[in-house]
Amino acid sequence: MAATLRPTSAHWGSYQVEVRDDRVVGVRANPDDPAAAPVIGNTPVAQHHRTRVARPAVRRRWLEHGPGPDPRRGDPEDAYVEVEWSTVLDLLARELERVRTEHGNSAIYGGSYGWGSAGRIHHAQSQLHRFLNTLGGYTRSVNTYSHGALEVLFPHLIGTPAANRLFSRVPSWKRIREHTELLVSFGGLRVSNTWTSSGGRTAQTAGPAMRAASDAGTEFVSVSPLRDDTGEDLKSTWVSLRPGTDTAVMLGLMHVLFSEGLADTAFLDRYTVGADRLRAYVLGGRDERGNPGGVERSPEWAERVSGVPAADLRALARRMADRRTLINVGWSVQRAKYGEQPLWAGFALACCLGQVGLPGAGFASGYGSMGNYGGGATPLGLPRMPQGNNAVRESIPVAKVSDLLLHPGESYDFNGEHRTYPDIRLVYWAGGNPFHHHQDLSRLTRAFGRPDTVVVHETHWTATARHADIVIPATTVLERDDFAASHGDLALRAMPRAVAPHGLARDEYDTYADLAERLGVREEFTEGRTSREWMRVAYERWRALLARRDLEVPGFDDFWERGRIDMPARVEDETHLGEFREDPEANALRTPSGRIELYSETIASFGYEDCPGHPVWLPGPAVTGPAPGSGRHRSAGEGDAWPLVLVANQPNTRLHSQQDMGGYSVSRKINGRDPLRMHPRDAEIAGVREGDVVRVSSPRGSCLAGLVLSDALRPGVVQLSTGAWYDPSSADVTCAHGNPNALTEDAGTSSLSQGCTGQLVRVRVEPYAGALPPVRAFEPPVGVEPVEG
Ligand SMILES: Nc1nc2c(c(=O)[nH]1)N[C@H]1C(S)=C(S)[C@@H](COP(=O)(O)OP(=O)(O)OC[C@H]3O[C@@H](n4cnc5c(=O)[nH]c(N)nc54)[C@H](O)[C@@H]3O)O[C@H]1N2
Ligand SMILES: Nc1nc2c(c(=O)[nH]1)N[C@H]1C(S)=C(S)[C@@H](COP(=O)(O)OP(=O)(O)OC[C@H]3O[C@@H](n4cnc5c(=O)[nH]c(N)nc54)[C@H](O)[C@@H]3O)O[C@H]1N2
Ligand SMILES: [Mo]
Repeated sequence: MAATLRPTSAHWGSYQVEVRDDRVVGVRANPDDPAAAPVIGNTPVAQHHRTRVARPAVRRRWLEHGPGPDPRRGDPEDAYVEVEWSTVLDLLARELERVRTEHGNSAIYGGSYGWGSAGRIHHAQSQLHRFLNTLGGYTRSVNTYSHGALEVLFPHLIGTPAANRLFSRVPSWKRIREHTELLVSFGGLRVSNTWTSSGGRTAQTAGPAMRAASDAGTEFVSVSPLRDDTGEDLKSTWVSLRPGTDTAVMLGLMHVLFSEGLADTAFLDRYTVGADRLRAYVLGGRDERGNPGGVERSPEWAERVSGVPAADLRALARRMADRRTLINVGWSVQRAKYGEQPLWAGFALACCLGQVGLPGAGFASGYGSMGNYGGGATPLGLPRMPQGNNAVRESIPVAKVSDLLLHPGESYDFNGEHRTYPDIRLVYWAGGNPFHHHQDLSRLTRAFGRPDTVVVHETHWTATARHADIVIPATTVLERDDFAASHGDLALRAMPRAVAPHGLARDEYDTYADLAERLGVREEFTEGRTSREWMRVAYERWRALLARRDLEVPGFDDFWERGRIDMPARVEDETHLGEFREDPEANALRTPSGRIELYSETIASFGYEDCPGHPVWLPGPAVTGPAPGSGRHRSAGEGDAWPLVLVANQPNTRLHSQQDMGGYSVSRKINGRDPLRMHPRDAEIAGVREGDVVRVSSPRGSCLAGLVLSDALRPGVVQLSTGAWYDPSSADVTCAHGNPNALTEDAGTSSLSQGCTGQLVRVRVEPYAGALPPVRAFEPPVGVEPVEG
């Protein structure tokens, strides 16, 4: 029988699945998406894999002993008992009720960070939040792993809404092609990262748009420890630097501008405050506290710190001052200790050039990080599932999850506040994989041992599901009706169900509706509607909003039948801070000064040593080695216990940990482990060879990885992308499969933002002696009967 083609959408794009006998047997790119991502090739195996959660399951020890802290949560030998839907719903409803009445709703941690799947209605996190809100709320998380420092810092520098517009109203690739002569990107421009847009994208436009800009004459400078962070087909120059030293490079560039009279003082005077203090710091008149007698941040100084030749920095600064220049700071650069500094310094550098607010110039953060960044904006929004209101005020910055669970009642600093962690009794996670995404996974396992109960909704038996007491099987996007689009997308697309649910998997909406029934709030949760009816309502509400702006889209049935409608009201001609530049009095920024704050009195008043009042050079552990107290650290004469800096960037074989068992992802593994890239020179020193399984260790833990040699890396730097399913089944290493978060340190960027710092960690790479432990990440846990296909 011939396969039928069904349309689908994922965060990694829109494509078609080939279905035969109710099975996904292949994928096909859409004809109008010539640059479709190869990661779509993961879907057929992942959809029917034996790690799919096929039935509700309860951890045996929880079932036998009842709720309570249990250090054995996550033990690879722990057994699960598969149960009926009615049994699990009764158990879960009773436990939610117990926690709520005994400890209050703030004892439920429902932050549930994670990407889940595309689809505007069945978005896992929105569904969970709506459900918990109808129950009286939950402790939530704020901000992201992606750009936690950016989200807290920029409201201080340019106020809101200008800070929000940094994500949407930046020069489009089209504007860059037309106006930008030089694009300097700290953190490169990885085309493989642009395969991803939150909510999916009709076609992959970023890669082709970069190439078009390059062909039209835009020059690219890629500042990065990896040469191949920028596509070979771009006219680009690689500036190789030591990881974690971008701020030093930026200060060195500013030094050239200030000392050679190239800084635009008219711009600085009119539009910014604090340029004088920054200038004194850069030229060495003042230290980071504003006291006389600092270090001169000259290009020679920057060379000593970053490894970038001073002459190159001088030449680059002059070129930037001489032409229409756009500065991009990739999100990776701020996902490290003191991640606020390269953002602030990069923005200050753009201000010194005086081009902020001009078409195709100024500052941005996100090109090469996400596919829809620079791909247009949809200011009128998209159809959405309403989440209701959270009656609980408690929240944490998202990457503080281990601290939250380990240290109830303890205090911490965040953005000028002194906060206290609430006492969490129940953790509820749907649509995320903290045992992929969080740092120092051994510590996270200890943290997950603390609450009374952990609930996870999952499509697959991830490491997070294996730390849960109650595991609820969720349908995948291929098993339910939905529609998809991301911010700035080209079209809204129907994604009709392609195959029947795997095993007993159900749509989460229906699970919550049944739980709500048991808790007496079914009507509040559903408002009398099925999920299919919510699709129509969300769409029609959006349609009505558009109609008020005289924009017409077809009715829901018509849309569903067509399968796709062009996105109304897309804009691609934005200039960030353009209005402010035109009239800084009438369009004053919502900052204390009304201007750009190169020095922030507010931030200075917090008194944080790790984030003072203007951008400064602070060397993080990637530069200095791990701090004392975090295992062995460097001391004179001892040699370096952790001589290499590991870059834990985004994988180019999948999205995070999703579909890691898929065909494309597995095809890149070496002896079943994720690939670690290393410069041949470093491999020789370490005594390891291409194709070896090697042991990577840090003060926090160890993992195995398969060795790939490449001269695209700066010597001294190794790269192991995130997303290999965490596999703690070997007694010999923390992770047998190659998850870099077995190695990373669980520390915030600074007291200001407390953002994720997972990008960089100092490590050692050695040959692995002894018998190789098997990879067991893709086996379902003890007691679970896999259902194939
Ligand atoms: N060391 C290091 N760590 C990092 C980073 C780094 O640079 N370095 N980057 C960080 C960043 S930026 C991010 S965004 C995070 C990403 O971390 P996550 O977003 O947590 O990673 P995903 O693998 O996308 O997890 C999504 C989970 O949702 C499940 N899922 C999919 N669809 C559904 C559904 O419909 N319902 C339910 N219930 N589940 C579903 C998938 O099976 C998967 O397990 O990782 C962070 N971690
Ligand atoms: N295929 C694919 N695409 C994705 C994702 C995925 O999992 N898979 N995840 C998506 C998500 S959620 C996010 S938030 C974005 C993240 O987007 P980014 O944060 O931009 O992506 P990364 O791949 O983590 O890092 C990009 C590059 O930064 C460089 N880099 C690392 N440290 C430094 C440094 O100190 N200085 C400089 N100059 N460069 C450095 C590294 O060489 C790395 O390859 O990607 C998105 N895109
Ligand atoms: Mo992210």
